[in-house]
Amino acid sequence: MEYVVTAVILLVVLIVGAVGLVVPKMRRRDLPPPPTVPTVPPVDQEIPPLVEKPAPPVVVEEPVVEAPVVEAPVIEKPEPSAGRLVRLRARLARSQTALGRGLLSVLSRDHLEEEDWEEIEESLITADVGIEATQVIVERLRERVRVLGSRTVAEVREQLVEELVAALEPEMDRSLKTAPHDGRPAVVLVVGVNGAGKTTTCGKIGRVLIGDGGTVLFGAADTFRAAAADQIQTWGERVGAETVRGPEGGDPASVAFDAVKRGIDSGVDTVLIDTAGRLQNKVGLMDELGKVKRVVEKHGAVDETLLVLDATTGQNGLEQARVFTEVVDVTGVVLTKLDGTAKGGIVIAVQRKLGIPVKLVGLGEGPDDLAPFEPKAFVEALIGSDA
Ligand SMILES: Nc1nc2c(ncn2[C@@H]2O[C@H](COP(=O)(O)OP(=O)(O)OP(=O)(O)O)[C@@H](O)[C@H]2O)c(=O)[nH]1
Ligand SMILES: [Mg+2]
Repeated sequence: MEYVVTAVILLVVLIVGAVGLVVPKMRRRDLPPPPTVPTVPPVDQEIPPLVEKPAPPVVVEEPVVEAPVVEAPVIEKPEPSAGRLVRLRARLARSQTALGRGLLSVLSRDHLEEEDWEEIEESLITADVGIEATQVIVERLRERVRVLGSRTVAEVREQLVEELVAALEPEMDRSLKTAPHDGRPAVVLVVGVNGAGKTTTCGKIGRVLIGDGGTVLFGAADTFRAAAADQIQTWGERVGAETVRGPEGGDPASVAFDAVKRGIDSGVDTVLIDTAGRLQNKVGLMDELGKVKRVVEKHGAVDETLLVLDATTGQNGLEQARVFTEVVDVTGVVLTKLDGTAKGGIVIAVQRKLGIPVKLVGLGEGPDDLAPFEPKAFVEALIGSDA
């Protein structure tokens, strides 16, 4: 019996042992095979070198960048103003053709009859000399011819020149008050109706002053359009002059005030203030102009108030001019666009009507087409000499 029990126990132990060995093996067999680790890398994959070699020095070729040519702003040196009217006399060709040739052909007749004198009168009136001035000139010339018995064309021509010069009141002071004084710059205010040539004239005067050795500063007191300030600033940049400007639509009086202040601080010789064009019958705008002048004068009196008149507007311009003289105390007239008109005689009419000297004449759109007005040279150019 004992043997039987022992045998059974042994048998059980054996069976349990056998099962213990077989089952884990079976379990292992059920498991999916372990993933195979590739030993050969895919073709496109680079095999990293085991020892990193230092990379050969890369020679980076510097791109050839051409140094930008920084052009220094070209500051122009305008020519001095002396003798300009004589140099520009050909610009009066249209006036000369209308007035000079007509007059000289009449004067060359043997006997000057009543209708010849009427023809002379007509020529002068057509050239915009004005009726009043024409009558005075012709009367005096007739008298001289009668008394002196002048007969050669050259003689009568000379007398006509003298009478025209006399009508231009050569004794008037035409000097521009642009020199600094009392430790501050001279102040020039430029006024007139729309499109008369104010900004251009301002720029041209600046060039004249710089050409004559002075220094200037521009005040862009035309704040209506930003383009107006740009326009005067461009003139300034060409000659290396500073421009003081304000915001578009800002108060022109305050820009003018600031410009003079800046001019005093920087020690320039002359401050030139460009103003907006305005019609003489717009009361608000004329009041504004008066204010510009008053505000500027907190720094001291304005030295020149120049009225710019377009010569091609003829006698109509005279009424405009009169209103301006009432609002601001105009000290001088600049007659522009004399190159584009046959009516150069307007100079005489302007002075007679306003009693203010024509100080400068504009004879073209070029930067240096502005000349100091000289009565004798002007009349000589107007009449011409091909007698
Ligand atoms: N032929 C000729 N053209 C001139 C002369 N002066 C000015 N101009 C021209 O006239 C035009 C008007 O000139 P501006 O200087 O802009 O006139 P402005 O009075 O400032 O005009 P606003 O500011 O708009 O009132 C421009 O085309 C100038 O070149 C001149 O003497 N001769
Ligand atoms: Mg202007």
